[in-house]
Amino acid sequence: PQPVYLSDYQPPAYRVTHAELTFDLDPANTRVEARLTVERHPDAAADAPLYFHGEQLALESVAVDGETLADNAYRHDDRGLTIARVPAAFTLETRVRLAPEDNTALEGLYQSNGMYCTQCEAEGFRRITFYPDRPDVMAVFRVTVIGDAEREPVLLANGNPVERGELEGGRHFVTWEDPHPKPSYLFALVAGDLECVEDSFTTASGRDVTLQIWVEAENLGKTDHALASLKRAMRWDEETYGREYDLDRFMIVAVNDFNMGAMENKGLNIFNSAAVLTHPDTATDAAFQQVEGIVAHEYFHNWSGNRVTCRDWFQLSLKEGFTVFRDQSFTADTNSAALKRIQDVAFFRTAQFAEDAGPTAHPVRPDHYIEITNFYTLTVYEKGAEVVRMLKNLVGWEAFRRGSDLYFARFDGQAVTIEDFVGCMAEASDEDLSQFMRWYHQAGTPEIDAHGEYDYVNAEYRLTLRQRTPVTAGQQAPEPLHIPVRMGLIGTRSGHDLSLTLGGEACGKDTVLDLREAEQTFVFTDVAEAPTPSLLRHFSAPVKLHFPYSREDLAFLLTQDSDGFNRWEASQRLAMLALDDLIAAHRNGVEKVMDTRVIEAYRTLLNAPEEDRAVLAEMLRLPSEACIAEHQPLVDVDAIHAAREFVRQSLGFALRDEFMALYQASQSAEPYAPTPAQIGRRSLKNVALEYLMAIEDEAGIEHCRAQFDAGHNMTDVRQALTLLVHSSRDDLSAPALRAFGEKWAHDPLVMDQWFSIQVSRPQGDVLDRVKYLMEHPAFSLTNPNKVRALLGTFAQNRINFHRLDGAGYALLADTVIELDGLNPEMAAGLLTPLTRWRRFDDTRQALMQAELERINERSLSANVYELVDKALG
Ligand code: B3K
Ligand code: ZN
Repeated sequence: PQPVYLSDYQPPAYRVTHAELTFDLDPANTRVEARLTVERHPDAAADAPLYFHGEQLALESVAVDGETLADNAYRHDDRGLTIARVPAAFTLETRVRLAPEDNTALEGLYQSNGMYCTQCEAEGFRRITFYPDRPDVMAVFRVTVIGDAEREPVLLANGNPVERGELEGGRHFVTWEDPHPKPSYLFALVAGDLECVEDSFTTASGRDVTLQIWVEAENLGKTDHALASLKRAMRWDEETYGREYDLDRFMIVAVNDFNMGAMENKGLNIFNSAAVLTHPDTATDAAFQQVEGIVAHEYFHNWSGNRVTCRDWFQLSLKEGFTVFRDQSFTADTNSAALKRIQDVAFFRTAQFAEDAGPTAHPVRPDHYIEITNFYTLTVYEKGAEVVRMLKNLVGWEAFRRGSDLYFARFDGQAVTIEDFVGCMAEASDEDLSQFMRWYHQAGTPEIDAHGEYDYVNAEYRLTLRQRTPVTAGQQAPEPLHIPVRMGLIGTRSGHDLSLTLGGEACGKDTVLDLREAEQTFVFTDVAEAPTPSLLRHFSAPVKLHFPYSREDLAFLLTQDSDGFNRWEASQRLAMLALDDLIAAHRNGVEKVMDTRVIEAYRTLLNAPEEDRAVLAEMLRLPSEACIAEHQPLVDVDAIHAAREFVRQSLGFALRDEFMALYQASQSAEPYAPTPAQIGRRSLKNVALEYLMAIEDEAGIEHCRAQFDAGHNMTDVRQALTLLVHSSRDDLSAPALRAFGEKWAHDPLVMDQWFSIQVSRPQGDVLDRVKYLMEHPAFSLTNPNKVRALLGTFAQNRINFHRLDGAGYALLADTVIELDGLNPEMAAGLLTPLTRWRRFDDTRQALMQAELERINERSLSANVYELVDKALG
């Protein structure tokens, strides 16, 4: 497979302005007729051949302006259709056949549980009909769907229904029109036996919009939260960005087989059922929060993505980075802002940092790819969102909002680039953002080495920041970035934020330093007492910041920092210092001793608790093994696990009574609601229970059992089940697992949780269990949620996946090979942990590399080929 380069971009020689499609649905033999109004680009040569994409299509006929072409008048290969000579403007008609029932890749038109649905982003539309399947071709669509009146009573497509009727042989049809020109990747069609929950929303300008969530009948009781989230998101986008919805109806459909979370098709969002269905009995708080975030994200795309879209797929972060930033802001505004930031940053620093440090590292805007599906990454999405967040902080919200208004007004209905977006921000703010643009071009996580000196005599504090960006594959020498470092100075004696004076100017008690050079020193004057700096508040830039904090400094910041995010940060740094020592002790075979300063810091926290209980819970939570690994030069899987367990147990023993008191004080009989207050309380209670179970405290075990048996809500049940199953005691684990499995055998989303709880346990029998569960009737290799729940979770189970006999790697590789023939996108996703092989010890490196080579010997999809090639390269 050949790479595509950003620098090769050419506008299309022919574009489509109107698309009229007819689908006559059949599982094995769907007929698709397309009637396309085509125009030659004014700059294209009169003899430019026409080339439209098309893959896996059985072509039956081609006609130009009503004249059927002879076989030798066009060329059809496995990538597309070429017609040597066409008029400057004409109508192209094609007829093709497809077999949705055989489509296990879940791209294009496929079947899930018997219903028809589509996934076209990025390049799935070419598996539906011949078309210039690129985002810079925007057309008005009119779509007729014909189906069986009994099997497919519901026939949906984008826009508004304009006609419907009965046909012979028990068939019926509905015709839909979408007045907004759109790229093909936003096309959608759904047909099946679905029911809907309906509501309405009145927009700011007073238009009524019909809202519908379509599900299979048994899921009708699980849509309330998604619907309420949708309405909140619609209101928020009006109030915050001045963006109003632009069609008479907005539909969401839940499907079981879906490669990712959801898809923002115009007016007809298609969702993974896991990203839309919730019920207190079946979904955890985390799932409720995720549903709210994803519903909002897809809705926000209606403007950031659909009305203004991407010129080409290199610009993917234009819509994704901006939309993730928008959904994060929405969640922060509607829930606990500090909690949201903590959760996002904890995830980002674990997962995106790992990507940025590995063989698949790429800039927020990549400059080449082999398979675009591989670039729906944490870098494009989450780092892209961090870059937009920095932009907002740099120019300030008012200018950012003016820039956003300008962007939507100037580029409405167009397909544009990241430069267009940043250009609007520069124009609206009058800032020079040219250095800032490097964030889009340079891969790798920048590191800042910071050190400070207090000068008593002159009452000065000198803070020196030195930045470096590591060289990643295929990158030139990185240049210094423009890095906003938000910070404050806290008086070490007084415990108060000090007023800051920089270059003679007063700048409040919290300021942003603009680091632009490789090294810069900031001199604060009139610093009355020795300060402890609070740096990178709110994670003001996606960097690693090193500062030689002592444990005393961190224990101080843990309670004294006025910035809630950095109080949490202090807890993580403190835990990390203790963990580092214990990891070293484990490696050197030295007895492990728990640092009492850390215990005392936790005791202080537990006795003078944070007001935001959810934030306190996050402060009490230790960094995950994956997060710890990101801090190690070479990952020692066993030492990390042992050290973390040791800290958990030491804290459990030392603070047993405090945790017990906290657990008991956090009990409540309130009916379940996914409110921030309740979520915080449950989170704190369940952290306390985790520490009690870490030491297998008898009273703790009784609480855990009781919490499981009470079955009050899935958040509490799942945590109790996890702790029972992850305990060393089979008499706790086996009965709970059995009871849960029997109770929920009918509910696929709950069974996903049942799978992942079992294969994330630390015991050594996990590999066999994965193999056994792969044969379980509820498991299926063609369902992405199941694959993620079982194999994806297993690959995150660090001590078991990284077994020294290599059996974990071999199982993953076998599964990748099998899955590649069914669903390349999923296969590539599953492969990712193996690509990080260089981070481990020699033995594991050799084992992982051997599995990558074994995969590489196969004939592979472009998806898997590209990843393996980079990993081995
Ligand atoms: N835009 C889709 C992702 C499509 C992924 C295609 N492999 C969902 C989202 O980001 O909103
Ligand atoms: Zn998105």
